[in-house]
Amino acid sequence: MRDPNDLLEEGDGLLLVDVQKDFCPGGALPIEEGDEIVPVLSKWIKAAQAKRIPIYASRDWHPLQHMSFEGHGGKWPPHCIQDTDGAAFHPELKLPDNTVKITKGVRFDQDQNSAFDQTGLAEQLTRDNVKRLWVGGLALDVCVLTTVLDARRLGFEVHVILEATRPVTPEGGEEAIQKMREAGATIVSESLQQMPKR
Ligand code: VGL
Ligand code: ZN
Repeated sequence: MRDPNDLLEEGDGLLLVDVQKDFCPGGALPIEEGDEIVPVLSKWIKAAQAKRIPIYASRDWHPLQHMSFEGHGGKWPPHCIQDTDGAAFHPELKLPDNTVKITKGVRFDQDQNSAFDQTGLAEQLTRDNVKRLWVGGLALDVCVLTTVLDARRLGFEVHVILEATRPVTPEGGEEAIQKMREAGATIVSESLQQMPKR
């Protein structure tokens, strides 16, 4: 298996997208096997810490009756409501104290799927001298996808850790991988190093 210790380099950042209880089995918007990414990410967190690679963790953080919720103009069941248990990061995800947290989805009038959407994250990454991102989290076909596309548009190199993400639907996941590749992101599998191009 590929070892994150051999892959992480100076100028890298580790970006964990929405690893929250509501997106895991038992949560309000459960993604199949969503919790299985946690041990994978924990390994990456450890390696990043050891190599002084900065860690960023975004969270979906919606007001009550958010416009993305069913019955309020959106398509999602209510999820990640501010200060509820379901909005918490997965308890097994051991985030170091110096993790940079990114809060999104707080606007009343629009959704913010991407961790870059009106958060100032790009500016922060530049300040931190980050040029290449290693990305994992939930969901592959929603927030990971939009985050990766924004990162590419903003000029960051992106490696998506395949084992560290799961889609809402399998078809959505396939499509997301296609779109991310087209945008110049690299899909990395810990077992294969790089996914074979189909
Ligand atoms: C997400 C659906 C709704 C995500 C957020 O984090 O992927 N998905 N809100
Ligand atoms: Zn949401």
